[in-house]
Amino acid sequence: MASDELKLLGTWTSPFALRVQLALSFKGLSYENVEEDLKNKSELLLTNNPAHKKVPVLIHNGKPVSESQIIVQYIDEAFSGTGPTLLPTDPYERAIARFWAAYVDDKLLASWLQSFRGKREEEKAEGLKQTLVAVEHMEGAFKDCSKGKPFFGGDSVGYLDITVGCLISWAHAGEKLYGFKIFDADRSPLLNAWMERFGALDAAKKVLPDADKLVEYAKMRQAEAAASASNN
Ligand SMILES: N[C@@H](CCC(=O)N[C@@H](CS)C(=O)NCC(=O)O)C(=O)O
Repeated sequence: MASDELKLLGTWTSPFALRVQLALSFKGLSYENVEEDLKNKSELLLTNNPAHKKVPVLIHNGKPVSESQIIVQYIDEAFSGTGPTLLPTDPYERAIARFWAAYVDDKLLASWLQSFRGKREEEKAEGLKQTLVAVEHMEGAFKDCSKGKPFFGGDSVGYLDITVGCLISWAHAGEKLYGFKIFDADRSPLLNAWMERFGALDAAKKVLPDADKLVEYAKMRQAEAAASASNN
């Protein structure tokens, strides 16, 4: 609706903020993108997400919604007449999509982060092991949800495509930084092909950050962390 005002508080490096940008992009909704400095959080962020103080926050006509997966579901419901429907309409399929979306953040993302952020080598190795288990499950989820079609959502992009799609730029950056390809063609051929397909869509290309810029950003953060460790 023309009268709707949408403001997104995020950072360009946040996969969670990107998840919301992807949903807005696929829905064809205009919004104001507000780049937050997480080292110096704005009053707008602190007052609109006092519980977590995290991005993303979507402010719709002055009312805030937080947590990326909840925001994407909200966008789909609040703008049901605009653009494609993201969540499956069948209640069972909707429950399954929500199940795998929670799995992406709780297991896949958590273990993948541990595989390179772990404090000790054993922690990293365990993270990698759990990542591979999670990828195997997600490969199966893709097979079941897509039913042989190009996307998790079937013929078109749906909720799970957006939930996993926000990891694509970091997947490319992670490969450049650590040599580990999360959706490898041998281990997960379906996800590997899906990643290329999803990343090539105009609505995705419009918002996915450049992997080389993420690599530069990650190196800068690593240098900052090393400097602060040597000062302590
Ligand atoms: N579960 C949250 C995670 C959001 C999150 O971790 N955001 C990070 C940026 S990637 C953040 O705002 N961190 C600031 C902080 O932890 O203080 C979601 O899905 O939105």
